[in-house]
Amino acid sequence: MKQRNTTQIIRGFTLATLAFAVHTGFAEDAPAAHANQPAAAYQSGGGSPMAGTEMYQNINPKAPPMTKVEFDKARQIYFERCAGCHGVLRKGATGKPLTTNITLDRGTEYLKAFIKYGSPAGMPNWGTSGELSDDEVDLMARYIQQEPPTPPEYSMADIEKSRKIIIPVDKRPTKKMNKYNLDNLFSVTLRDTGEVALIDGDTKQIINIVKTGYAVHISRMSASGRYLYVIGRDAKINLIDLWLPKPDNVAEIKVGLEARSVETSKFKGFEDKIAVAGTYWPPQYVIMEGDTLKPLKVVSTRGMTVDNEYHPEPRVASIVASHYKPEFVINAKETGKINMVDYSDLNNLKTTVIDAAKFLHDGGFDSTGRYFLVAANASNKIAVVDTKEDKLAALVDVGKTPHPGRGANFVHPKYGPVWTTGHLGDDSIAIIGTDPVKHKQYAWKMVATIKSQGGGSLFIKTHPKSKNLWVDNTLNPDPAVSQSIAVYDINHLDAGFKTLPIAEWAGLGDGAKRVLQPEYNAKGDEVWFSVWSAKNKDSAIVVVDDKTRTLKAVIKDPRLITPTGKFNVHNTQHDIY
Ligand code: DHE
Repeated sequence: MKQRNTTQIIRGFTLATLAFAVHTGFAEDAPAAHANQPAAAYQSGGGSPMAGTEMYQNINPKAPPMTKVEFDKARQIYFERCAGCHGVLRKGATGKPLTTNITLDRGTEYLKAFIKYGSPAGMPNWGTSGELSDDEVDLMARYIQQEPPTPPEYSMADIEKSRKIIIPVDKRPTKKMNKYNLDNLFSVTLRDTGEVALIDGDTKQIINIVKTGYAVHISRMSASGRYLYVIGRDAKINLIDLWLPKPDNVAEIKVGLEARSVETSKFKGFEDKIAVAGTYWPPQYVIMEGDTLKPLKVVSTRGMTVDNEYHPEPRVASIVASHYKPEFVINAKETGKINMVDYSDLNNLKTTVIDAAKFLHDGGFDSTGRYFLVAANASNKIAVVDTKEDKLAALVDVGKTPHPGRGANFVHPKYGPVWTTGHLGDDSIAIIGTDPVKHKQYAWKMVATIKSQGGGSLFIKTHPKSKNLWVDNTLNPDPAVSQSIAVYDINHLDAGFKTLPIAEWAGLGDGAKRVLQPEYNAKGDEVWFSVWSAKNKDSAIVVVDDKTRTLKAVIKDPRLITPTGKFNVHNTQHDIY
């Protein structure tokens, strides 16, 4: 499998440096020694929560011997550092396959050199960067010649056993029991404490800090705006009832060993009824009752890729709920397939499988809510799905490693309605036409590309009421870039961007202070930014007045540790972005 070329220079930095930042949780400044880590390591993010999971040691007599203690240590390192790229079963993902038919052939000395010095094709220099000692390099070279241990499966019974009802449905309020303007509440990921902060968007006060899963990832709203679903990387889902006098957990469940996505039914007649979560391991998705999280159906994603090869561990990436049908749009990363899963009859489950491209990651709807646009990041493409017809509308070539978050929709003066994405791997912003009726000649084409501050962009955002387009560069290793935000006038994109010193406005001490994920308030007149430093440093949220582009408020609190994603109730509920 081809790896990304990491020697490419983007505005004075290598993609590799950027990857290291992600790999270590982004919030630390990358030391010079790590300057040639590969972009592929982005996929391993904060490491797999399965590093500590006990797994069976299947001794391969042809491989150099390992004691149980050595095997367990190597397995932990593998899951923390390597699994994100090479896959849990070592069949290859964004990194090359490391199955024993390959590794035994290469031998220990070759593998040691490869691990120590890395390769121009994208393997990090784990040894010379100081990340692994010579003994650890030797350990890993021997480990990858052993049969890969398989993490345990996680059955319906395991899932059900983990479920806790904190407040039963009949003991929950029948109407809203607080005075908060719930429409403007923000759920803020506190990544390294495994919590979310619920912040009142009107007063900017923290309403509650709610305990959630490990390295919590995203929040999603139920169709009615009452229930908030939060998923951790450890596949724990917390169901938060916003109607309680003080919004808090009412149920929780663990749907697997590792996960990133959760969503709830939005089709008319199914509001708040069904939830779904996708897991990285086991490769499957779990459909649940919306208000009790009772698991109803588990479906595996194992199967053939778009290239017609069997893949044993296609991780579930983004999931969205269709507005046109009782369906979830479930994106399988490694197969490059988009599953349109009909949740109206779970005993006779109907799924339309759409071939897109590899590796599917994150995405969002167009402004009408009919088309879903998702990054096939390793193919440098955006796949467009028509959720009304359940068909692939297009595969659009964009820049290197698109990373849209949910993307940004606006009306371009020339091209009409468009959706945009930034890129991890280059400094472009791709503008894609999304109106096949009145602007047919531009629909599903990259009609323009504009320059951003540099590579390393994660999120882009605007709002139907705004004239601004905000683009972060969270993973750019130049602090002047990663600590600021670029803002464009959507009517004059060619005029370029203005940068705002968001991290400086936060008035914090030292720290990485990476700026990420613009998120609008419900009215669309304020934009919130996270200023993200390491766990032992101060972080903050900076609120900017959208019209004047000036500082409006800084939210600081000792409990706001490593804030990253922010999810405004109204905008998340209605897919406004
Ligand atoms: Fe995310 C969305 C996976 C690292 C912040 N992230 C997503 C989605 C996926 C994903 C599949 C889409 C979910 C959906 O829409 O249903 N993220 C991954 C990874 O696999 C990766 C690369 C590595 C990892 O080990 O997790 C990774 N992500 C990160 C981070 O390190 C970020 C920057 C900080 C953090 O909190 O961990 C991060 N990811 C986010 C955010 C979203 C997200 C804020 C939702 C954006 C939105 O606006 O909807």
